[in-house]
Amino acid sequence: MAPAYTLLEPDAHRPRRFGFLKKHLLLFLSLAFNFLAFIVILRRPHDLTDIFSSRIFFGDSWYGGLENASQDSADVGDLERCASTRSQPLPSSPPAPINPWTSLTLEELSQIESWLEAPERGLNLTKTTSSRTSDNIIFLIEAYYPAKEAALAYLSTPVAELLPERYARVTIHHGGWKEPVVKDYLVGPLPIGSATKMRPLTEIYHRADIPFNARGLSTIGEMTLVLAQQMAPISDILQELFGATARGLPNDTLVAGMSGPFSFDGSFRRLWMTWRRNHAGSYLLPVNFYQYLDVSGTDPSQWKVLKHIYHGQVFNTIESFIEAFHNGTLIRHPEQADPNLDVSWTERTRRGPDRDLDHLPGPRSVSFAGLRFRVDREQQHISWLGWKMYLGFDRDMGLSFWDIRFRGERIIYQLSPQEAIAQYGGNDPLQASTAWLDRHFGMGSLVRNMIPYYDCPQESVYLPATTYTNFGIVHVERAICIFEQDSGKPLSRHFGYEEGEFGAVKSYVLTVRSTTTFDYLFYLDGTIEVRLSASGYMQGGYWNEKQDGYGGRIHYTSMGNLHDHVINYKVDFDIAGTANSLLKTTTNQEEIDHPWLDDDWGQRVVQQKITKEYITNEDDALLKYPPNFQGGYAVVNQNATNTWGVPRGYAIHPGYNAIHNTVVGSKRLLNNANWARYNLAVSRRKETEPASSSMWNLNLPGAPTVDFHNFFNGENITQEDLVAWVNLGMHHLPQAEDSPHTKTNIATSSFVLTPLNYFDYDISMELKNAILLHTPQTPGDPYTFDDYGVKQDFTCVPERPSPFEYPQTQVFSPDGTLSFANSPDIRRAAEMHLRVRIGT
Ligand SMILES: [Cu+2]
Repeated sequence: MAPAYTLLEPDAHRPRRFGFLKKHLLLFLSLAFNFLAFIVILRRPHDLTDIFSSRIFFGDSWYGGLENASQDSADVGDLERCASTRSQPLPSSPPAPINPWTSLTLEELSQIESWLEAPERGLNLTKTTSSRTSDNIIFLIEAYYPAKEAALAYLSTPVAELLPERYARVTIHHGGWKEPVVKDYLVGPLPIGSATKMRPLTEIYHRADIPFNARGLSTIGEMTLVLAQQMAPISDILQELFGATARGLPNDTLVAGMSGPFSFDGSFRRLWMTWRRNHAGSYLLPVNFYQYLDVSGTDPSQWKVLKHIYHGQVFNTIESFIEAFHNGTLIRHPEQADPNLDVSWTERTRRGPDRDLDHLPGPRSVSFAGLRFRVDREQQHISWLGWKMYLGFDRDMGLSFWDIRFRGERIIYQLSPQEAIAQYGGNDPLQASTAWLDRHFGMGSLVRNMIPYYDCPQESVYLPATTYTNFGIVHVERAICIFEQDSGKPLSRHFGYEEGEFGAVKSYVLTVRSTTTFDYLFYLDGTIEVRLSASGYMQGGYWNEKQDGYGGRIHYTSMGNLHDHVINYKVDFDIAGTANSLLKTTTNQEEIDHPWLDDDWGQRVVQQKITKEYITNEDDALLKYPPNFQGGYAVVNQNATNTWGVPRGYAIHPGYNAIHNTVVGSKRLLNNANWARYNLAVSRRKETEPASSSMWNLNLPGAPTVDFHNFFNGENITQEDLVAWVNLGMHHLPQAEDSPHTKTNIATSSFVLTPLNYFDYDISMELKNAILLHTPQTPGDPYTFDDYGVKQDFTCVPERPSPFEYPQTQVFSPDGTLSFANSPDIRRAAEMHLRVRIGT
């Protein structure tokens, strides 16, 4: 097949001494070879299609690279097809046949909902989608995780009789009660049967009631109708001020965004609204017009706008605003009504000059020998090169990990995100009063399908997630992606001349990802990295000189406001069992005289020294990383030592951006995110302390349903079952490059959990994807090597990747009726406070 390639060479490369006949002979031979090559190509129609489609699709300059490609395609004939990576990966072997932490299925959710709606429950429920605030509705149904003791018993003896009973947590908004209130219930055992009962779930909360004013968003439609009434009298004024308005019509050019918290202690429910231009990226297009909305209680006729603020001018009534507009006392900003105002800069559409070779697709990772991780899709279990873990998924925070084992031993019982705060500053009423706690909005229920090739690499295996929301049961087929990649550097290596000292171990990483940027990275030495990268539109503010110091200007009148992100994770370590201790390691400078030193240097030595101590009381375990990171913290088992007599443990290392929240004492974040004051904290594990936050904490900074500080009540934490509550985050000082979207490379934070004397040595030395090089005995001879039978140059013909497609998120009603997440009503419910269109 080589002649086919030869024919493609330019004439100039041919020998010039050939005569006319020879030239014609050559031409003949060329044609013959060409024909033969063509036959070969015809027998392999895929390659021909590849060549033509690539050339047409990528343009002529792609062809420059195709000459070599055609040579490769000639070689391909000798190669076998690779093992399929597009079909399901090999099945994993979970330690127990049933995952005790799986989400409720559509069928289970449907059964529970019917059971709750039955007249004998006496709940007088209304379907959420057609409800008013003054109705009783089911806000949430989801699996309630079993007690650890029961789960461990089942894992150690995985027989059906020991499978923990399955329960559901149900949240009901009792809007129809005389004293409206939110209540959490425990319903079970499941499946629904004669033994199924319902009781209030109160033991995990720190206040007796859950105020109705702190409830999750369920009937936003009612709020927008009220807003439409309140806005009607000023719609013409807004048109004149901004060249845009909100009349409750489909072509409205203004939409509202709302701030949180909505309450301090549950005694009221009030929101600041910022009006923005209704365009792609409305979040970056505020017009400097704010309103303060009171939506307390259950009677929408009592809801009203309390305050109107236009460019810092405050009006306590709509009448005074209208009057100021008409009598000329309102200081106007007529430039905002410019009909040529260009807001296209907030779009994601490509812009700017071309870059060299950017028209070519970038490199892509291919597992030529097949996927090396195993997945049980039904039981949501993954295994990979010594790692094994179950997955769970919930409405509040999404993906969680359970029973994480490495080389047969459980290291972590539960690893799950708990809460994500973002506290803002600014010289306007909205930014200065915003402190988000994202759990409120349901980070799990807001998960949408990954964009294949872009969110996750080509070979990713996707897992689904199902959550119950106020607008239906959301089924996301590609909620989680799993993929293995070569990290591009060795995990360990050394160059040397002695036999046995020169070689390298390759480094691969298994990533389990959700919400695009919640990453859990598993490494071959037993290390886990929890990494979060943020991207998307910022909560933009209106730029003027008075905002200087509160963020960064990103356009003529747009800015990003200063804020801190802090995200809390629960890490329930089980190091060689559940009895663990908290070890604090510190390195300090010491000055010591060494008697073996002489006068030339003197006897005094200045060096560093390690001190170790156990923190025995959980009140002393609210921790910040030491200055200059001199030392750190680890969870160890004092009664389980490695061969060298050192307690086995796992260290908690700061990764990127090891920060805690900057602001302490703000009323808007007074006691509802006390974990954010630290880098990490360690408490004794309790069933009554399953999470460091709750979905109502956002709206109860003064009296939260879960006050993290209550976990710390002087208990001894020596050889007890411990939970590490670990934070990551970033100080977000917005800059022009955050426009249109914050970038994942900068907005990244992580922490690392890594073996600390857990093993006797670096156990990645057991891997076969490694090489040992033998130094040649004769100068000039090549190195010989031992690659343990794993050929890194192994190749084969990979299967054609799946073409790009993006499915719609499915939303089911409990009776199984299917709709889609981009239906107008569902979109409105899903966008919630972020993009509020008034009217119906
Ligand atoms: Cu940010």
